[in-house]
Amino acid sequence: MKKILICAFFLSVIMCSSFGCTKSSVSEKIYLSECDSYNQIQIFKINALNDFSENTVRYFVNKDDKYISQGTGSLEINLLKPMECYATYISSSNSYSSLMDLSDVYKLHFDVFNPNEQQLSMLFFAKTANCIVASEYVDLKPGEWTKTDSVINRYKIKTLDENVMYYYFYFYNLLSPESSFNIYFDNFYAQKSTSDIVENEKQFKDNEILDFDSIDDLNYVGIIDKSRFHRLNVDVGLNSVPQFCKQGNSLKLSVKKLFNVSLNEKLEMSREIYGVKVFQNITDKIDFTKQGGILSVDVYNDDTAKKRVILRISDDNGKYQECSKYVFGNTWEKLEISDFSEITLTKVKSVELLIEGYQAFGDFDIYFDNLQFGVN
Ligand SMILES: [Ca+2]
Ligand SMILES: [Ca+2]
Repeated sequence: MKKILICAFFLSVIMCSSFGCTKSSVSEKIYLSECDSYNQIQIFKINALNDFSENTVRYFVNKDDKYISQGTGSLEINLLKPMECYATYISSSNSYSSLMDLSDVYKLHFDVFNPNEQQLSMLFFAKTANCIVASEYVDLKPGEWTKTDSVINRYKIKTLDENVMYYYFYFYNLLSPESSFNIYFDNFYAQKSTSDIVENEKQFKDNEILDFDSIDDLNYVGIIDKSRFHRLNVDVGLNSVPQFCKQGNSLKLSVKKLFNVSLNEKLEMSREIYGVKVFQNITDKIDFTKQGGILSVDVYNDDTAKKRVILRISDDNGKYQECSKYVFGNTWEKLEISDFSEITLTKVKSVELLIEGYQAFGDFDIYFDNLQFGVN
């Protein structure tokens, strides 16, 4: 046995010297929660949605091996009544939460067990003060562990230079006829990397802020979801279907409904706003003080219902100017801002592309192209 170990040691030394075991390949696992003890589950907060309270939700440390995927315990969320949606979250204001800085993290991982008879779904996201930097939407099959990796773009996190304020876990379709309903959660960790971040300096075309032609352009935008209840899942991607592009490729914003809503909820949703924000390291490269400058973007609404779409520019003082238009179904519109009198153009903080929740009751896609600042 000793000989084998010695051989293995020398083999690894040889492998390292021939393939280069440098610091760049080191990856470190850091637990946000192992969920093994009472202290470790204290980071999870009971969300105050609707009438959820300690009378309807209880958290335990589970010690039954069947519902443990790592270590000696897991978080048992015990719901005492059926509901469409339940959320738990970890907040930066909580002294137990040590990992709100994702600057070296490239992946978050967690396991969820659904012991119920019906399939559930789950939305996970990590949110900074301004936008969502990691999100996953997964189905939770009955009687199974669902092991989720949420890969984070390290360059994006570095670009944003903000810490996470919340990790949210929303569970949907909790409509069991049983009086009590459980979900188990375990093994929540971050995978850190010490390798260097590869930075490709973006080459700008004339007047371009982002033309959404390259997949790398997605590194410079974060998702905005100013909703309380997260009835919709918002995701962004690069689109290359020509019908939905003005030039080259375009940005696709997908909005997916997570559960049916009542009329009252529809009214609440009409005040919610979704979209994307362009990070400041891009807007910092634009000279917005040019006389006669016009900020513009092309929008395509791939739905039958009209949508109110907003182009907004904000400064460091929280002042903003915007252009909003109703974009009818299957139609292109151009949004333009030429009056910047209300904001300080030397201190532009962000440019945002937003959709109002009004009439956003189904699944639909919106496309943005040619985000520009130019002089006619
Ligand atoms: Ca555990
Ligand atoms: Ca384009």
